[in-house]
Amino acid sequence: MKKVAFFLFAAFLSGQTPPGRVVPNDPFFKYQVSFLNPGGQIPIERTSIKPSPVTLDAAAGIDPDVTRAWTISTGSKKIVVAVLDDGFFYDHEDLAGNIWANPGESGPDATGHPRETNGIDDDGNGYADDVMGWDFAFDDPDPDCYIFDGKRKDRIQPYWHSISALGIIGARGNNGLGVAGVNWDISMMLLKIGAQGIGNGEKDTARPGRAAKAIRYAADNGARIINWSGFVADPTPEALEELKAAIVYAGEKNVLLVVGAGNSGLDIDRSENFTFPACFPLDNILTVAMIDFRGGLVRYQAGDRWLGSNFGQRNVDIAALEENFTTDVENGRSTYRLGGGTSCSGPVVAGIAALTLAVNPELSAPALKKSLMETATPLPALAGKVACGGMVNAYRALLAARDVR
Ligand SMILES: [Ca+2]
Ligand SMILES: [Ca+2]
Ligand SMILES: [Ca+2]
Repeated sequence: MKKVAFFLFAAFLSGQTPPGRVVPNDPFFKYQVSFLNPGGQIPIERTSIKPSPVTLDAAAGIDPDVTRAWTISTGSKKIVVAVLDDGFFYDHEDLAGNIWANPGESGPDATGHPRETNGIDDDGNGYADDVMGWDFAFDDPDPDCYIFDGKRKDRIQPYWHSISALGIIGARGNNGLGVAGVNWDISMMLLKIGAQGIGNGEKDTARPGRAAKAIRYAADNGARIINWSGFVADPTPEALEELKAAIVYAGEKNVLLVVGAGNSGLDIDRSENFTFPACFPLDNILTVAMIDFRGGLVRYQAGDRWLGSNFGQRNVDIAALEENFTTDVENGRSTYRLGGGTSCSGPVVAGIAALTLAVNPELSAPALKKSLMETATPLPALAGKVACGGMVNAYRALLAARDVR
């Protein structure tokens, strides 16, 4: 008893856990300024594998108030988030525990063989041995990280893009290892849509079709949120219709699609800048811009061009912090790194959408979207740039979700 009291007193004196907040024990949480931003000039490392100091210029309170949200919920394995990306390092040490396990393809079958590998479609959903999700590029049950690399038709390379999204949405939290996801517990369904056999300069015309199939799979197999930190390039009108129909279908099953707005610094309300799926006018798509630690829309000069967050009062809904210290992989080893782009701000919102459903799974997809926008923290820099004029706020979203019950 004395020991416990001493520990609590020491923790209080050290100032590590402000009252009314939950701070997890993950060793790199101290670099997760995108979850808890104390403000000022904040020294962190860019990567866990070598000294790589960087100083973040931050204004206090520019964060999604996740540590207060965690006083209400830290997530639930019952909530399934599908992640659409090119391929996945699903055995990362801090992710493996939060990967979806299809219940219909798990455990021994009638003859004692594992359903995971018996080659039989045990749950009759049209896919044999789909335990974690599916590889829509190679049409097999293993959504691994390997894709044709786009330079040489015969070369297969590991691809890293998805790993930051997985860590932001659902790295195991408070497990004394790595980082914490927005959801300490969650089930992440892995839907691989990476390119297959596309040569340099050729268009991946089958990509929208793969994405459409993956979205229908997510909707049919229990996902409530889909994170897609990507887009389809140069689609035909027919391919766009197929993709849109899949998203409408997902909406009928109450699935919310969260997409990054893109990193080209463009006003995507202008028809010449339209990007999809972000610009489909559907009430189950939530499009996310990116902001810096001072609350401004990300904008930077690259050569003679200005790049940064795409924006648009009609087609972009909400914003979240870009730079997130999260999971990574280096030479096959589980590592951690500061990631960026709307590929990171989108998953912050997807993670918070999932956390909100953990508190109230009855919310419909349009109601969830509306609530996340209504509970956002208004920021002057976002007025006229994103529909709700603010950055996502997990604590307020969870309070609202709890109150409507
Ligand atoms: Ca199956
Ligand atoms: Ca099986
Ligand atoms: Ca962790």
